[in-house]
Amino acid sequence: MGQGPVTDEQVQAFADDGVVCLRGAFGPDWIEPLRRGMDRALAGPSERRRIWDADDRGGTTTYDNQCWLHVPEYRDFAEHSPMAEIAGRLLGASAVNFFFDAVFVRTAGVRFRTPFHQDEPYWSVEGFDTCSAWMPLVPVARESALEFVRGSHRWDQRYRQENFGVLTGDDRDQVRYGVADDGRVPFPDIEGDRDAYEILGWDMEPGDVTVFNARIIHGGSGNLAPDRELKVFNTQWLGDDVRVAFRPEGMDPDHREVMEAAGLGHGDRITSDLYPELWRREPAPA
Ligand SMILES: O=C(O)CCC(=O)C(=O)O
Repeated sequence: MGQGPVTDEQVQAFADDGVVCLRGAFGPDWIEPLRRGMDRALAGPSERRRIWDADDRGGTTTYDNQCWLHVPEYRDFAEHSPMAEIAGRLLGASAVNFFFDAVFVRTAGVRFRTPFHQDEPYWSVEGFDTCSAWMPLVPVARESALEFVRGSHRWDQRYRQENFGVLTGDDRDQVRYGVADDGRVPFPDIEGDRDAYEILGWDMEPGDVTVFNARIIHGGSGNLAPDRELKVFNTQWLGDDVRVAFRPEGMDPDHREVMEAAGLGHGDRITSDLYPELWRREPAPA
């Protein structure tokens, strides 16, 4: 038996595969407010909102992040839902801090797929003990869900990052990632050679959550049937070994300015009102 909201088998699957899909982790009392929050947030987006893709039929893929700062339903989910404990248990952490939320919203029939990538090498933090929680607020079929290269969170190879700013074309988003001779190799063409990789993904219902290590290679979503939209709420969580990292090769999203304003410097343990600690393991009984 596991402890709290995850089983030992789920903890093991997360450690080995880098990803686990938890069925029915959240009831309508969490999903309904998130849907309301998302509707409001889409109507009044943050300055970070971007359209990643717009197709010739008027379909769009919208991305926004750190909206918990102005969307009370997102804040309530981060602060009070079982997600912080799920993250802490899966990570085997003594405590977890909230990093940020993100939304990925595709209108009906959008084919655009997010390119395969890793998350943590882009972030303004570094560590193995991280996870992202990908929660569709509508049903999603396997062929339209996020996909994962099994076990790739433990690969030793470090990859040169791709500039996701090309998706928006917006000047503010361009990051010219360093090409210093630091052992990084170009990112593999997973989509072009799918049979060479073990790719995991699940069809999902609202209330299910796919939790993944932020070093795992993942991508996809999209590829939607003409009558299906996709609305995903995502939260990111940080465990014990994570430290602030201002990466000279570039960051996306780049939190350096807000971290420094919050008194955080390179190498510091994450903590501040912007990245609150939201779960701590009970000490073992004496
Ligand atoms: O849902 C998507 O299209 C992308 C999701 C993703 O890359 C992430 O959650 O890190």
